[in-house]
Amino acid sequence: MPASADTLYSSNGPFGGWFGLWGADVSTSQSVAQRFTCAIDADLSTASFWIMNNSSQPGARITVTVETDSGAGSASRPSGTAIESWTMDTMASGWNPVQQTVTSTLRPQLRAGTKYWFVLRSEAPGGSSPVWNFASSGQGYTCLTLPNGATWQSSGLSAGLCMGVTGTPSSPADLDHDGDVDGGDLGILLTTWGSCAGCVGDLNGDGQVDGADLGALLTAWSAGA
Ligand SMILES: [Ca+2]
Ligand SMILES: [Ca+2]
Repeated sequence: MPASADTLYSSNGPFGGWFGLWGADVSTSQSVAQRFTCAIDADLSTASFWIMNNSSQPGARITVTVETDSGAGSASRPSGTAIESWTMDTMASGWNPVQQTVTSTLRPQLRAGTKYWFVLRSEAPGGSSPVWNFASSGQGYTCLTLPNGATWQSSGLSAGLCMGVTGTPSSPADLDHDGDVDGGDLGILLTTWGSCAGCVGDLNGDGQVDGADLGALLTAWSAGA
């Protein structure tokens, strides 16, 4: 059985100023993304978001994707390649934030130190759109100014958005991502034996799948993930 879920990323709660809570509209004119990294290799379990609503009517549909990062430094932005996606309907009425959670079924492995993004999109017009709450501290985010095909722009803000991510610790030797290290993983390693830069069986990243990687896999054997 997989270990219980750990917190991989957690922002502070919804943040407001003297005129009320702050948030970023998720609408036909703006999609919104928040970046995160994990300290450990982990299989994604859940992600949660604090969402309020420009409308008094709940129900606006939000599409959520978790995406890889497209580049380094100022080029860091969502790649457009979704690792997993969900839809959720806005639960809030007006500017009363509700924490909404999506649960992973694909359980993609998130690698330690690697940048990922959660992206929220909706087809609601701005005046009645969902609003993703700012947190009182956090990492920067980027927003999209047009719904499809436009370039992500850095928000230039140091504030982050309200988001939590959980997952179960996983081993790099769990090559088939089923939560343990066993013969299935050994089989994958053996099929990539030899010179194999970048392949999954190269556990120590030296460009070869060889006895060192086999030893690492055997060390992790049955330890679970
Ligand atoms: Ca496995
Ligand atoms: Ca190796």
